[in-house]
Amino acid sequence: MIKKEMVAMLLAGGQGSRLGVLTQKVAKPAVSFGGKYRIIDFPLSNCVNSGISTVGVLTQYQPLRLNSHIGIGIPWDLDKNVGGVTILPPYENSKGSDWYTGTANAVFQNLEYMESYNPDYVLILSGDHIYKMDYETMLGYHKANNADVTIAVMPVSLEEAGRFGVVVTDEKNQVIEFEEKPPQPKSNLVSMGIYIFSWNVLKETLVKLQDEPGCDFGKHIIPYIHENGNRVFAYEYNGYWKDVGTLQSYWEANMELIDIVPEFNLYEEYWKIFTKTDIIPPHYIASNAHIERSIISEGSEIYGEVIGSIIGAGVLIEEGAVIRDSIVMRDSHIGKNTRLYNTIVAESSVIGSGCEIGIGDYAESEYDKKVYNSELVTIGEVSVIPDNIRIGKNTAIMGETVYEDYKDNFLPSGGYIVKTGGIV
Ligand code: ADQ
Ligand code: ADP
Repeated sequence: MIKKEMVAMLLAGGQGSRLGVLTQKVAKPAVSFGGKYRIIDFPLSNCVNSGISTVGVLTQYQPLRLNSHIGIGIPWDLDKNVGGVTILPPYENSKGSDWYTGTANAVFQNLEYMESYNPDYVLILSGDHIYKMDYETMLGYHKANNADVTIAVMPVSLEEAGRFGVVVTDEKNQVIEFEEKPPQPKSNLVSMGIYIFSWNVLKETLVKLQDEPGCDFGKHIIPYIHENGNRVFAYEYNGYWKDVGTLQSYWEANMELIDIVPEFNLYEEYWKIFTKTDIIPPHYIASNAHIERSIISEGSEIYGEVIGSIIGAGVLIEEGAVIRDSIVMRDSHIGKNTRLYNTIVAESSVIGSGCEIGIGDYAESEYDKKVYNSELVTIGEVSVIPDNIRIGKNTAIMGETVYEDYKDNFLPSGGYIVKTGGIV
């Protein structure tokens, strides 16, 4: 058996319901980000850049796209004979089969996977954060403190702190108090949901709490370990970190990529972000096109105007179209003279000509008002919007339900819609 000093367990099975129609058909870690990436590329690239070559990806909710994106891990150099990336969906064992009921329960159900590498440490990661972190440095810190658990933490505003696990530390950064999402936070130092455990402590605790319903790291494991006198340390991180859990934060994190001096830089040589890319041609900018402050991914064809926006791979933007402060994900088409403001268009959608989207309040969302209160319009993937449609702010669209009968139409690009949701 080959020993691995540290194995990473990447939690990628949560529903991410606050992203609304963006996660109706795909798991949050598989949602497109920054034009050519998917959210999970960030923690996966961090693993590779930190020298971690054994990563278990725990999937559950809508795993299809995640599976096909990760494949056998080639883009991250994680296709290994021993270790590499392994997708870990819930499975049946002699005691029957269970869905993962919580984050720690998911890891508990994969004890054997971890054990097979005889690790000294286990790194627990979330699949839905945008950041760059060297986990190797964090491990050095864990060892130097002789810690049982090290939690990566960062300061946020006190108003925001209640959305996270809140940590109070002493002068040596030892955690003296931990509260998961407290109504009255006692500090502004919060857990990033990134933990290094010494393996024996993790294993013992997971086994002990195995009957805890919905066993969760923040709610159960960390408080239990802390209350039982273990050494829990906080590792303070001060770089860029974004939990892209809500539509607003997802949109902001994308927009931050195109700031003049981006806080989060995709172009750094020494910390590359790897992703699976298809073999497609370069992007093409036509003579009447106008582009400012935008990311344009490969295979796109731009005939219109794109300002302050993120354009995914294989997107077609027709003449006279204006895309402002928006995100258009891969393989979508935007028709002639259509205006798109503050809008997120998910993958493989077709927006007709002469549409006005995200301007004014023309429509009321039939969806959860709490989720769609961000002044954005969100168009779910494979939606088809007919010509001359006007859609106002705070609206969500899911193609199949809204425009069921729109079919047998030629697209300006020569494409042909055979049925809602499918383009040939
Ligand atoms: P939350 O933000 O509530 O709190 P959580 O819902 O526990 O995070 O999800 C963490 C990760 O696990 C996500 O990537 C999610 O997709 C995945 N996940 C959730 N349920 C899963 C399941 N059943 N199977 C597999 N994967 C699953 C946590 C901590 C806080 C901390 C924040 C930081 O509890 O203390 O402050 O993360 O964002
Ligand atoms: P998830 O992590 O799956 O996105 P949570 O468990 O964090 O969902 O939140 C559960 C529900 O709480 C969501 O479905 C959403 O309706 C609501 N919610 C939580 N925070 C917000 C928010 N900032 N804006 C809108 N809705 C929210």
